[in-house]
Formats: sequence, C-alpha cells, structure tokens
Amino acid sequence: MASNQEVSDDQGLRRTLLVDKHAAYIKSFSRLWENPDKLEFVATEHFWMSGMYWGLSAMYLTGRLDEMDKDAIVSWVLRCQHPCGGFGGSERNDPHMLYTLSAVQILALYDKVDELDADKVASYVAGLQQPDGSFAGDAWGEIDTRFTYCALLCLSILGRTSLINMPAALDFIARCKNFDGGFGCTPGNESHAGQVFTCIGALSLADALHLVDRDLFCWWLCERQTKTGGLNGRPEKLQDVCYSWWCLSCLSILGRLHWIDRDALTRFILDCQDEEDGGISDRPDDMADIYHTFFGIAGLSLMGYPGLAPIDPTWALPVEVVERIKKRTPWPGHRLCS
Ligand code: GRG
Ligand code: ZN
Repeated sequence: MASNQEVSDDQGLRRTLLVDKHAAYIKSFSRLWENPDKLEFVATEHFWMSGMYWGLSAMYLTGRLDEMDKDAIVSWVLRCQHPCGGFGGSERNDPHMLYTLSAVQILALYDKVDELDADKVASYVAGLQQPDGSFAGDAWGEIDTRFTYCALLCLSILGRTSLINMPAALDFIARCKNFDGGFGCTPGNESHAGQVFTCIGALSLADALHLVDRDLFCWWLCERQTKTGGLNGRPEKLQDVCYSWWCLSCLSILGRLHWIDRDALTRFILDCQDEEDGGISDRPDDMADIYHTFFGIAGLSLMGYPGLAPIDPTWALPVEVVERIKKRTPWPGHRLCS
C-alpha cells in the first residue's frame, strides 16, 4: 500500500503525493449516490460509470482498491446495463460507448469480466461501427475517434476484436492524421492531445503503429510542455493536469517519454493537489475533481513515481490487470479478423 510519498526537486524542495487524502476524496465520490439531494449527485450522475472507473483505477494504482466496496460496486455496474448490451453512465441513463467501456474496465479491475454476457456487450459495441470504419458513440450517431478507441479497447478486453472491420477502422484513423503528425476527432479536425491519445491507443491495440510519423508527432507532443512544467492539449492553450495522461501515454507507447522534463511535470501535478480535502485539480488552486485526480496519479505512475503501481499506457489499466486479461483472451484478437 502506498502512503504519502515524497519526491525532492532540484531546488531541494519536497513535495508529496497525498495518498491518504486522495483515498478519502475518492471514497466520498463513490458514496455520492447515497445523497440524492446533493448538488454533486445531480451534476455528476450521468458520468458516474466513468467517475467510478477513474476512482477505482486511482485506488488500484495507490494500492488501496481493497478499501472500496467491491460487491456493491460490481452489482451497481451490472444494473446499469441495458437490454441492448450497452451500459449507461448510471442506472437512469441511456447506453453509450463511453460508459460501456468504463463498465468493462471496472469489471476488469475486479477480475469480474466473466459476470458479463461478453457476446452481447461486444455486439452492441461492434454494431456502432459505420461503413467508413468510424464508430458512433450511441444510437444518435455522433462520430469521434474517442469512440474508435473505446470500441477497440472494449473488444480487446472481451477478446472479440474479430467482430469489427479492422482495416476500415484503421483507415478512418489514418484519415484523421494531420500535417503536424497529430490526430483530430474526425478527418480535417485540428490535432488535440485528447484525440491523439485515442488514435495512438487504438493503433497500438491494433498493432498498427507504423501509421504514425513517430518523430514529427513526438516533437508536437513534447512541445505541449509549458514553462510551468505542465502540459497543454494544443498550441497556445493552458496547461492542465489531464494532459499529463493524454500526452505522456502517447510518448510512452512510442518510446519517447524522456523527451519531456519529467521532474517539472511531477512538480506541476503535485502542486495541483488539494492539501486539505484531497483530490487533484486541472491547475494549481482550482477545485479538485475525480477526473483530474485519476489522470494526475496515472501520469505520475507513467513517470515511475515511487510507491505507485505501473499503468499500461495503451489499455489505461494497471499493468497487472492487462497481463491477466491477455492470459485469458485470445490475443492479439485482431489477428482473428480475416
Ligand atoms: C479509458 C483513458 C480512457 C479514455 C477513454 C473518453 C476517451 C476514451 C478519451 C477522451 C479523450 C479526450 C478528447 C480528452 C480531452 C478532454 C479535454 C481536456 C477536453 C478539453 O478541450 P478544450 O478545447 O480544452 O476545452 P483546451 O485545453 O484545448 O483549452
Ligand atoms: Zn483537464
């Protein structure tokens, strides 16, 4: 179990990851549904499934997963499934690709994927693929490379990537590539660090990283670091803790993690902690939230912060969990395509 871990920077200052505080903060998020009258309940209910995945993953990385109520969480996840096989962000929300992936990731964290009818979930996900290879987020048809990544990861966890047209999926990602080596959400859209993660993650899952202009793209990625040490998501924008994950995961997948100043980024993330109530915010002195808490800790894990379990940059799950999945599922699943 990680306790409050200290690192010293080159000026001899000591900053600490406040693991106990963050664990308390995450537990309070996971108990939100006990308080339907609270503003946070109403404001966050539609994305609880992802919030739960972020919180549980952060607890896993800090060695605290056992402190969460596994049985209650697993049965709640299963109650959020719809007859079509997809999952909603909560029991009262419609099914969506984003929350279907989060649900499957939570079950993977708990080694409970077998509780699912994998064929049913996989057919919901595969059914959202479009003739041009892209994926819609739900029945309403929004297209985004986020959903391509979600589909490939979900099907990889379930061992069912053979259900989709992989060459068409890869062709769609290739059409989202820009002159700077990055990727946008659909063809012709600006490169953005969040979207580049989804494209690099999907290409990595499909064993198709040869489609990346590695040096050009990693140059764009390392230019995301600002004077503060934090990373932004595109030129001229503000640094934000979550880009520690969106950018670093790509650099890690492409073997270029050392192209940024990791000490400066570590300091930036640690400066974004709420020292009283726990949690991590986007920038120093902003309000903490569960999303930045996870992505801050995940970024630190990628940089080998002491006491944290390693996270897999492609699967966005602890390395241990990914190893367990790969042992059980036919892998690499996409080779079963033709
Ligand atoms: C399992 C890790 C994991 C991901 C699932 C949902 C998803 C797949 C990926 C989301 C990728 C993404 C688009 C992230 C970016 C989120 C973000 C910070 C958007 C803010 O955009 P702007 O334009 O912010 O408001 P900037 O920083 O450009 O001003
Ligand atoms: Zn952010």
